[in-house]
Amino acid sequence: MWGWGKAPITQYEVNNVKKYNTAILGATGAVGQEFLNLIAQRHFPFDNLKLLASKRSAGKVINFQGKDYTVEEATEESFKDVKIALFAGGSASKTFAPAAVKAGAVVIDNSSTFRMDPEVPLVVPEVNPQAIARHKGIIANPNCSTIIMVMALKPLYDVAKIKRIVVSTYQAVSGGGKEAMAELEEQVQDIVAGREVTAKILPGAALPKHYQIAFNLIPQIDVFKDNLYTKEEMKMIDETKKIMEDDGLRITATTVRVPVYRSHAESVNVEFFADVTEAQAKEALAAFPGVKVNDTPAEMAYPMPLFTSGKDEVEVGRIRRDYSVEHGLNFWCCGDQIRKGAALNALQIAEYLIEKDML
Ligand code: 3JM
Repeated sequence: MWGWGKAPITQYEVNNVKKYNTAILGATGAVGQEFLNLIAQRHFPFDNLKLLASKRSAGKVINFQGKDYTVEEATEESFKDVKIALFAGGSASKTFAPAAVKAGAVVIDNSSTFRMDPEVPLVVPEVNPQAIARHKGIIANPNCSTIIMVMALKPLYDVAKIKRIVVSTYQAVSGGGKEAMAELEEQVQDIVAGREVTAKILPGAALPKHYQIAFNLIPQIDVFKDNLYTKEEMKMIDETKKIMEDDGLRITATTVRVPVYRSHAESVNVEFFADVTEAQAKEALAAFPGVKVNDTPAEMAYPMPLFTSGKDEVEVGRIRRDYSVEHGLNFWCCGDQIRKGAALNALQIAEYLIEKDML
């Protein structure tokens, strides 16, 4: 099984002298900044590095590994000579992905724009690397909550086919960007100081109403669809089926914003077609790259967002039978949604393309 999850990558320095012109679109945001952290940490073999953003952020200077980079405004001409284009997300993808592909780049896109396009592979490298080879210039990175869940589902699915999934998420504010993190901090400070609280960002900056997130939970992530699910919930449902290559998989989801800075948590109930014991589940999860089992109830050991923040692994714990159905299992998982849920997963896709000489 291919996967980088268990160890940091350093072999490029040793056996891969080839370097690739790389661009980051959305370089100044939370995901963009994490791209830079990971590029440094994993010794990603970039040659020229282009930092692109909207007009608003153009001109900002970012020091990276001792060198100053001026953030450029993204235009359709920005991708000349770029081989790897890492798109941090947002509406810019729709405009610039086709331009980047036309210029000869492979786009790894973190937005939802192309995820459900049958022509575009939707990839978690540990789960469905086989899909990468089908790309026609764009490879989509799944939604953060989807990535964290399928990392835990795939090893279980390989023990016994999954019939149905019920998932509830506990999603950190950083999923809503830097502004949402600042809003939580400000609200906590205001409350502690006895000042009036203002809410301007969550559950979504563009929405007509805003609610306090400090000391609260908001059961709305993104907008509502006609079926009364939120877009985030439908992303989890649709994307999971595509990644697992199982249209018959039954999934229902409830996605909730919680006053946590970073790392999403998910309560997942799984019904299988055949029996899966707790021991089998633990063994399969522990052997899966990028997953760490943290499940020792006697020692009160289980995953918590505070301790998975900044980490690469998705942690899984609270593994136990669901005695209410014939072949059921419950688990709880946590993962850093800006790392594995976004920038790390995208960079792993780029590393796969490099490793397999597919660029
Ligand atoms: C996570 O363009 C936008 O409004 C961004 C919306 C967004 C997305 C998305 O749909 O691409 C915000 C936060 C995601 C995501 O990863 O699905």
